[in-house]
Amino acid sequence: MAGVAHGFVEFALSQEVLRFGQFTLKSGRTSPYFFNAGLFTTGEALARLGDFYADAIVASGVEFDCIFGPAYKGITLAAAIAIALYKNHGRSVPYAYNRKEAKDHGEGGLIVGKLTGRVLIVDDVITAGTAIRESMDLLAAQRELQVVGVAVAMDRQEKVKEDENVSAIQQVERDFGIPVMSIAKMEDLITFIDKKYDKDDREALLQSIKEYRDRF
Ligand code: OMP
Repeated sequence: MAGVAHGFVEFALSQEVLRFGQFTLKSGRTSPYFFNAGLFTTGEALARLGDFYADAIVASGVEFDCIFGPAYKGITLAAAIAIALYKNHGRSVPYAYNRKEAKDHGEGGLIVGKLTGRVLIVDDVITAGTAIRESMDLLAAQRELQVVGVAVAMDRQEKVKEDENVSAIQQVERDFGIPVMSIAKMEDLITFIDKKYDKDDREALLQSIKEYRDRF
């Protein structure tokens, strides 16, 4: 699926969602690239993003009854994906998201929308897996739900700790016994740069990303 992954990398770069430079991550690591899903800021970009996710989810073959997007970025993702699943794949599935603060009036509760049966979590990026584990805990507290998978845009293919030999995503898959699907991985970013960039722009960039990959 390198074609789709490269198409997605190209799209993310065109939206400046994916950038190169020096970025401090939630984990404290200094990364030579950053994927900021909050920068898909137009209707067109959000629609295309939803299409990419929906195609990856359907291609995975995972069966689910609803999708859950953790606040905040997962909220728009879940909505965009639910629309794309309906428009492109003829599947009308309920979606839900959480509030970060509990509400004591009106509809109340921490969950907004409909959660039912087999839940697919949709999120932006997995680095060390902290955010996704929080979502798993949140959903585990809800009765009669079963998380059956996770879909993210970008798998950074990093380890939780430097001395481990499995990635954070592989650990999530192993700990919870569920698949984690992604539209693009860090390896796709490397092959994209290798293929599409001029030699002069390419070498230093590739070197910084590969050094980062080898460490984390
Ligand atoms: P983990 O919780 O370590 O898996 O990191 C995932 C979260 O980090 C995402 O939900 C984002 O809040 C943030 N993040 C990005 O959005 N893009 C990146 O490229 C890297 C990170 C990050 O801080 O690791």
